[in-house]
Amino acid sequence: MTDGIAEMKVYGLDLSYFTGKFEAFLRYKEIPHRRVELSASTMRLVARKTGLAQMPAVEMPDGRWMSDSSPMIEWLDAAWPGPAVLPADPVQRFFSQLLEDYADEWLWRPALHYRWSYQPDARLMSHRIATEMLHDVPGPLWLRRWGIYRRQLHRYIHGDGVTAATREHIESIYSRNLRQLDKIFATRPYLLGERPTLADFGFFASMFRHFGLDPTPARIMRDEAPHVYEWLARLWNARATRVNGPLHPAGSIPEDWRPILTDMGQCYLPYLNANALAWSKRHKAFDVEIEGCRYHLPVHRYRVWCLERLQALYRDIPPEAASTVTALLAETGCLAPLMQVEHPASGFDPDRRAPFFDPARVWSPV
Ligand SMILES: N[C@@H](CCC(=O)N[C@@H](CS)C(=O)NCC(=O)O)C(=O)O
Repeated sequence: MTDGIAEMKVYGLDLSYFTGKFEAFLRYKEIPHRRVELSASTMRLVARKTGLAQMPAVEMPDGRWMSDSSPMIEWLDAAWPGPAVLPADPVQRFFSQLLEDYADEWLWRPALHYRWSYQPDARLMSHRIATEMLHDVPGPLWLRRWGIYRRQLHRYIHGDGVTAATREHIESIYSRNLRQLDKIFATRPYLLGERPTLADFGFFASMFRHFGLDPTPARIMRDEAPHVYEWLARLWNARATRVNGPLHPAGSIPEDWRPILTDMGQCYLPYLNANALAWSKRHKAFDVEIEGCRYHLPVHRYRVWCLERLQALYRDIPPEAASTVTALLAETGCLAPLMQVEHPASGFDPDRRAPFFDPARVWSPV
């Protein structure tokens, strides 16, 4: 099994949220790989081979391609020897997957907001993307910079609910996560104990390649959450052969995970529900109120799948762990919003091939 994995090519960028998450996992597991810097033309190759124009993507030595960091990590974690990042204990496994999904998806908007709404950050990153990724696109540098800046503003700021009315709430998502994580990393090196697990890699995505890198949020992190700043370097440098200590006692999760779960029940899960309901009505956009803040947001089909997957993970919990998980979900206000939408049907990965998608059938027809 490991022979087929060795020396895979990882297509991504040094400034990409999900590439950073995936690289940290590969480094920790000590899985040999070669990073290929994406260009405009290799992005087209990735889209042809996986059906998804996104990074990271993996080309295996046997010619197969993979995409989507969560299923890639799950597959590689099981296939590669050494300590698994997915906890073996079913209670911890479920909550780790929940936190990974929350961190992946709910911190995306604040991360993109800080990168593209603040001028010093936008100037730096538009320069980097124009020179690093778009080096094979014809035209002067200023035009490539302007083009990428306009695109990101259109997609991720004006097109993703970032307005004068929502800005403060979006920034509060970053600051409260920083506060919660800083408290945790003041007491132990990783979220679940003495070695990294899936939830660490989930939070690493936004924290490493956006919040810890872009000038405006990085300054906030250094000033307000130095333990988080320290954890970034610790995780980046962690290797399974050296960092392999014990986890929190099986059958339970750390008490200090609860505030994160409570936030999830108040913000992220209601958002996922509103998104899934809008999708079921074939709407392109929807309005939702989160903690008194009114958002107008585009429907995100992949996040319908996130809800579908989280519900399936909950249903698959083995009986001996189910009552503990259910009680914890209920106490943190997550149970009702997790199960509120019956049958979210995203149509993503209809043949259940993730992370080895058939490019022609990543999505079932609407
Ligand atoms: N669910 C995917 C998301 C991947 C993703 O959205 N990657 C971003 C960069 S971090 C991307 O490729 N965006 C393409 C774009 O902005 O057009 C994963 O976990 O890998």
